Amino acid sequence: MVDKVIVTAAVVGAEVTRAQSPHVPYTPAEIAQAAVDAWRAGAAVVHLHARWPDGRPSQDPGHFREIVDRIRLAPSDVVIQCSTGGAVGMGVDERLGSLVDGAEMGTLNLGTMNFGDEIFANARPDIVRIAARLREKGLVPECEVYDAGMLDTLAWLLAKGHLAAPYHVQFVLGVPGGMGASERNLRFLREGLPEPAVWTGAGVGRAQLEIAALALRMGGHVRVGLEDNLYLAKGVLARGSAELVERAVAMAREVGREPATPEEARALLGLRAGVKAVLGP
Ligand code: KMH
Ligand code: ZN
Repeated sequence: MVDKVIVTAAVVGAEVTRAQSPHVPYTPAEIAQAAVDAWRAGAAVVHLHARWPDGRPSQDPGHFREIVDRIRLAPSDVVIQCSTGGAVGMGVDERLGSLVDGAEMGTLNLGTMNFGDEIFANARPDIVRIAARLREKGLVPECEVYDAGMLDTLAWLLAKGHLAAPYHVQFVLGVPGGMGASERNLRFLREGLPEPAVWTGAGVGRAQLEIAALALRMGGHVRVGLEDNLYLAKGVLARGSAELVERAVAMAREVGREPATPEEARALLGLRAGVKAVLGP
């Protein structure tokens, strides 16, 4: 059987701006279109943030509802993952606003860290609270790991019963303040995973390509998109996350792996099947 790779598209994030690239989507319609384009290019999962019309990060449920509805109306059966990380400085109540009906996964950030010149706060009681909300809503957590100690927090959450399978682990490498994007770091983190765990590698900035290539060779899954990286090549802006997905799909095929469909990704991630029912005939 061909080894399947889940390609996740992180289409907007909270940090990148139109001043950096005119291709960063802001409105719900633009974000949904970017997600659908990424799905058409081969992404099985979309990682969603939202923005206010002026580009400020938003965790407003109305924005997320509109994005999710537009994706489903496309119609698209892509797996929808909403960020509970939001942006630095947001409180937990605000961050939880993204978990609207139709979401299938939610992120769970596993620790406090420097995030550029700011602090991304994830106190342990807040992590437990977000994990509980994900469980109540029947959403599969994607555990965001930026540094080695966060794997110990993962083990603690599992031991205390705050987290249980199915869950997914995302290694985000190259955030200034987190672990650097290197092969040594990715291998070290993967060795520290509880078994069995489905994991994805994401590299920030120019490391996106290198981490994707490594993760593909190491049997992991990949995340690409404008949230983490605006460039297709040195000095060449990607015109959207779909271009970055296309490249990840081509890289996967070069090492003998095929992109998973959303339904295949649901099976790998332990998600309920059945979005087809939502989409109708
Ligand atoms: N914007 C970052 C501070 C997540 O989506 O859960 C957090 C982030 C992680 O993007
Ligand atoms: Zn994010």
